[in-house]
Amino acid sequence: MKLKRYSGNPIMTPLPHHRWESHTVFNAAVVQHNGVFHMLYRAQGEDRISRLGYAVSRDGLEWSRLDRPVFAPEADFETYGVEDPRITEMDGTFYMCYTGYSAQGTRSALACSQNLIAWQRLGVVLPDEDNKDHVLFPQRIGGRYCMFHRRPPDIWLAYSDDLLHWTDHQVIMRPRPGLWDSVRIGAAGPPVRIDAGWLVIYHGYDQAHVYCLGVALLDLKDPARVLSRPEPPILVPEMPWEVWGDVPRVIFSCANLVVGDELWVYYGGGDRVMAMASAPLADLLAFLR
Ligand code: BMA
Repeated sequence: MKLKRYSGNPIMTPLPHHRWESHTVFNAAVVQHNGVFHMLYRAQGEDRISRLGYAVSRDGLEWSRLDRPVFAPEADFETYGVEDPRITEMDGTFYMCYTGYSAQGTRSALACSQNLIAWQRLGVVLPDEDNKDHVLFPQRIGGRYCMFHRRPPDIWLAYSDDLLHWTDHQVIMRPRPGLWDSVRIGAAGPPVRIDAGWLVIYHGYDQAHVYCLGVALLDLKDPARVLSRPEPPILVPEMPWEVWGDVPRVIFSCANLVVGDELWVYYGGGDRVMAMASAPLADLLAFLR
């Protein structure tokens, strides 16, 4: 089972005449709301500082962008950039998990918005540690908020009553020796609730530093229970813009959403362009079984 690349890839490339996004556009969050697709994408210009741009689309494939970033470094923990947004909608609010990068290191931070354009910072949610790849589940579990995060090299799970203070930290998936995900792993977009469990897309890399995507299925009531994690990856760098980018041989995703009866996975290719690949949910489920 492999994801099928959209034939029009890449769906977004840097814009030379926009200074803030002239170098890279990658690792985007995508949500569907009121029948429209919204994207927040990571962009770098000449200064190599990551900012987040906004784009909108009717079909999720052709995008119209705003001229200016909607989210740029302001806080002391993000002076080098705001990176890798992952958006989860809950109770009518959009929550964005993002990485704040500065001389302090990488911090897992949270912001919220009602309209996806004006964002309010809620701050660092895992203070005093190098962390990233955090993403909120779209529903409370056992009455509490639930989030993945990444303490290298593993994917962790944590719970919270208020989204700001996180407890009950536990490792749920580790790298697997000898496989494509043998060195480090991290969650992609928000987990997707299906009847069989939580469908999770994640990235991993090996000694050769090749970033690929894999899939797993977690228990609905206790997502620390991994029900299935097939050995093969579901997307491997192959296209020229995945193999030769700003960083070579990278497929990195922050968004996976159900569109009709398919899962659409948005991903950055080579840390330089945005692309999309998809699979019928039924095929993913058969693969997980
Ligand atoms: C990770 C993150 C991602 C990036 C990936 C591959 O550590 O910084 O933003 O896509 O490396 O370079």
